[in-house]
Amino acid sequence: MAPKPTKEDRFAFGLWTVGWPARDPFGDATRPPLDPVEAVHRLTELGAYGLNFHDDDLIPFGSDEPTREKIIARFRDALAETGMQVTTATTNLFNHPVFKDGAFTSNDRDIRRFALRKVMRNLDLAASLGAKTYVFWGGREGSESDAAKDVRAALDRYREGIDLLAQYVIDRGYGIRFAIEPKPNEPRGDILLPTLGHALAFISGLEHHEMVGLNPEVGHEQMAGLNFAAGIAQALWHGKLFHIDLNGQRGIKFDQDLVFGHGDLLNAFFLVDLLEGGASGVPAYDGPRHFDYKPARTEDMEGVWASAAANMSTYLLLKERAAAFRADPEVAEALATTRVADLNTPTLSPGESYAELLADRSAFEEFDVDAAASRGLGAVRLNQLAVEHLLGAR
Ligand code: GLT
Ligand code: MN
Ligand code: MN
Repeated sequence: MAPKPTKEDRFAFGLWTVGWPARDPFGDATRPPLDPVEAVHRLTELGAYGLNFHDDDLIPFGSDEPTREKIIARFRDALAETGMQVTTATTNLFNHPVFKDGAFTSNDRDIRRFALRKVMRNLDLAASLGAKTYVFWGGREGSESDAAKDVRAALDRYREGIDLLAQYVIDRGYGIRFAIEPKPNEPRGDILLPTLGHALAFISGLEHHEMVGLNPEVGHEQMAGLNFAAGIAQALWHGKLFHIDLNGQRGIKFDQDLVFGHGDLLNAFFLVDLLEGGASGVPAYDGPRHFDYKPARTEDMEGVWASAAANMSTYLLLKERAAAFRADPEVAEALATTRVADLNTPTLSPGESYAELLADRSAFEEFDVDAAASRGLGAVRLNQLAVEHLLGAR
């Protein structure tokens, strides 16, 4: 039986996920538009606690002020009625043709200024709804032609934009942190800040770098052939995992946005193990477990809600399986054989410097290189134990 999610599990969804009418580059929508208020109610019933939205998911682009106010009031009522939290918000800087060459990094200065104003306007709304994280996915910040974009100038403008918006949030006292979401390509041929590593390097050069972190998405790193769980471990190491987009992806191809676990399931297992704290049992990340997936185009509305539920139950099943893996004495023994915990011991002893290391004949002159080289790691056995737990064989 799949476990039932509760608000304590902190599952969240983007409004645009269940609300995707399934229009793709080759075909029309297969589903009717979804009223955001209905999404709030249905997601609450399914056990989610949090929501994320783009300005335009809620308020159609170009709405006049009275219409905007009416939509927001109705949305607030639904939140109050259900207790659903707006954990996160973001700006649509990719759909309208005006953003075809980017927003913060468009070659057109007027468009860059318009983009900043669009973000500031939605930051005001996000803060008033209680959002604590604001996501920046720069899907149109990029190019198809190396001649058409000066990447160094684009990064200057990207930094200028984020610096300005961070200052705005600080001055207004919104208490919001920024989370940059990397992606290698699609819709642009090449997108700026293509992986979480690129984004981390970019963040370190920002004026308010302490309030800017990452929103990595499973599929986006996997589109670049990267190990997502390992990337998340590095993001945690830097203290920069501010948010996460969970979904599934099968290899290096277009962005599939499958249900969480419907891609690389073993990596998803190790990801949940990592997020939930592994052996320590103390979660390494305490933010929303946020799903950014697209219900497949083949599904009707019933299938949409089934797929939303599938994300959450898959996460909970993986959490259960990871806990069983950690509690298994055979796993503990295999981990000891592999000497995983030994990596926590500093390579030099307390107070030791390179002078003592140079004087230590056992470290070099008398070191038995052949004996050390011949020792097996036992990593495959560990992996197989994980697979057996994942398959419910243990
Ligand atoms: C868009 C994208 C997602 C981002 C969203 C935030 S929008 O759907 O594919 O990965 O997280 O802007
Ligand atoms: Mn995606
Ligand atoms: Mn995403």
